[in-house]
Parts: sequence; C-alpha cells; structure tokens
Amino acid sequence: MGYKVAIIGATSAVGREIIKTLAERGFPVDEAVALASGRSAGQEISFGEKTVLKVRDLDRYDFAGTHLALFSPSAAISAVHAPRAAAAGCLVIDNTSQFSMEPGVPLVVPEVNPHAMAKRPKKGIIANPDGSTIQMVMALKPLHDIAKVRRVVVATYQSVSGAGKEAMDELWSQTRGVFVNDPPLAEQFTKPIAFNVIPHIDAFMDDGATKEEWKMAVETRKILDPDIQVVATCVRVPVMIGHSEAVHVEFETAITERQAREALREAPGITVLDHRDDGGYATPIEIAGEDSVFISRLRRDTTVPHGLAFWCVADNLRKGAALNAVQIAEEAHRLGLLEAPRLSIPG
Ligand code: 11C
Repeated sequence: MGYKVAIIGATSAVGREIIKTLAERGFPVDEAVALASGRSAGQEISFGEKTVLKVRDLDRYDFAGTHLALFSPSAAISAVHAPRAAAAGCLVIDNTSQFSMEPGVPLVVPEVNPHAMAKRPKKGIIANPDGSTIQMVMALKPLHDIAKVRRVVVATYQSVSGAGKEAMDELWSQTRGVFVNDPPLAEQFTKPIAFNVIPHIDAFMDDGATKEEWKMAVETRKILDPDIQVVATCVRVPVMIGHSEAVHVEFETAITERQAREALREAPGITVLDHRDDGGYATPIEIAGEDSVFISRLRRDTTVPHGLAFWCVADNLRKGAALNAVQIAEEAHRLGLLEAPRLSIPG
C-alpha cells in the first residue's frame, strides 16, 4: 500500500529535491500533491518519469486524508500550516527551524538518533535539523561512540543554495555582472556574495552569535548528547551547492586517528576521502548530487589532550535537507507511524 504525500514549498530548491528524492528512492507514494503559495499555483513539476504534478494553493488545501506532509517553505509558513496538517491526522516532517527545539518534537538524523522517533510524536511533527548540523553530527556520532565528545569548534563554508533559489540567482548574476562591470546590488545577502565571503547567516542573537551558529550548538545537543559544547562560526561562501566545515573536536578520553578513520569508514552515510596528496580531499563542486557526507583531512589536534580535526563536506540540498527528510519518512513507514489518516467529513 502506498501513501498520499503532500510536499509543501514544492517550488523551492529543497522542495524540488524532495520530490526528486521520493521518486528516485521509490518511496511508496500512491498520490503526490505539490503545494505552494497561491502565486506558484498552476506551475508543473515532474514526479518521476511519468507523472507531472500541478502545484496547488497551500491555503486552500485540506490535509484530511493525507498520510504524510513534507514541509520546506519558510519557517513562518510552517508555523501556520504544519500544525494544521498535523491536526488533520497527517504526519509532518518539517525542514524549517520552526519546531526543531520544541519539546515533544523529535529532531532526527536517522543514522544518528532513530530512537527519537520510535513512537508517533503526540504533536504529529518531526523536525529535520539544519543542514550544517546534520553533516556534523553524522561525522561526530561514530567518534562519540568511541570516546565521548566534550567540545567542538567549527567554522562553516556554506553554499548559497542554503539560502534558496533567489540567492543562487544572485550569486550567478553578480558573478556575471562583475565581468561586464555592472554587478547588481546585493538583495539576498547583506554584502556582495560574488568573489566574497560573508560571516553572517540568519539573524543576530543577543550574545553576538547568529541564529545559524546557535542552532548548530543546540541541535547537536538535542540530537547527540546534551553535554557537548559547540562553538560555531557560520560563513556564506560563493559556492552554489555543498556546505563545507572545518571541525575541531576535543574528546573526554583517548582516541587515535586510526580508530577514528576506521569508525568513520564503517559508519553508514559517510565516505572517507582522504589522501595526503594534491587533490586528495572532497570539495563541494565534486560532491554536489551525492548522498554521502564526505570526510577529508582527518588529523590529530595536539593542542588539547585528546583532539582530532577534519574537513566535512555534504550536499546541503540532499543529506542536508531533502534526503534526510525522505529518510525520516522511510523510517516512519518502516515503524508503521504513517497510520491511516482521518478522512474529512463532507459538508
Ligand atoms: C543555510 N543551513 O544554509 C541554512 C538553511 O531554516 O533550517 C537552513 C534553513 C532552516 O542557510
């Protein structure tokens, strides 16, 4: 038996990737419904090779009878419509940050904390973490199982696709504009992104950190271990797809570089690409479209008693967003959490 599945924010970069991933992985879909704002209604999106979905207006959609809803609009849209979908009996997987830190809302990376979704959550919502967190906890988990992680210092190099389709267009048009000596003004970012790097992602918080940096700390604690300390500096770079991270980890007890390398090699969803040679490391341009989280430049950090440093790259639209959301859906299917939805009563 297949499910009726709604994709919300269907025309966004992540929404399109979710639709592609559902089809590629053969998720049991009987009926797919693409939803977005009224402005996008009527657009057409392919689902697999044979089906074309006509985008429908989210405001007018009744979720009764829909088993699963994969949300990737803005957080403000999720805030309104995700609880409405859940109240209609639909299991929601939300890719925005709207509910991620709410008690009672599991925040899940299936390779790391599948136990968090053992039961159908009372609120009917499961949150998909921020992409920067997902790839980091994927790498930390097998190491944490050997020697507890105490503290992480991370700097990110995040691609513009994390900020959406308009941000990708802005990088493209600014880059082209520089060559004709007429670059368009920055609209999606606070400064020009072409030929630049911007140490600012999401809003500033009272302590001077940005919300993206705060999320990396609190989400890591919620997913992996409440005792782990994380300090992050999140930076937007002129890359289209693929987030990179320089990660420095301090452990409670000894862990050798060799143990770490073996554990990472065996961990599901991780590819170790690490030759101490020219080009023997992963970069975003070559891993875009891949499902794995890539680990390179693994080495000891001798400035602390038990330390390791590594480079971590992943496709932020795949494992950082769409793939992780679809893997949560697959786990929900496996666990029987996609129960028969309540049907709407006519009239
Ligand atoms: C970025 N990681 O690259 C962010 C996108 O609300 O969880 C995360 C969007 C969200 O900008």
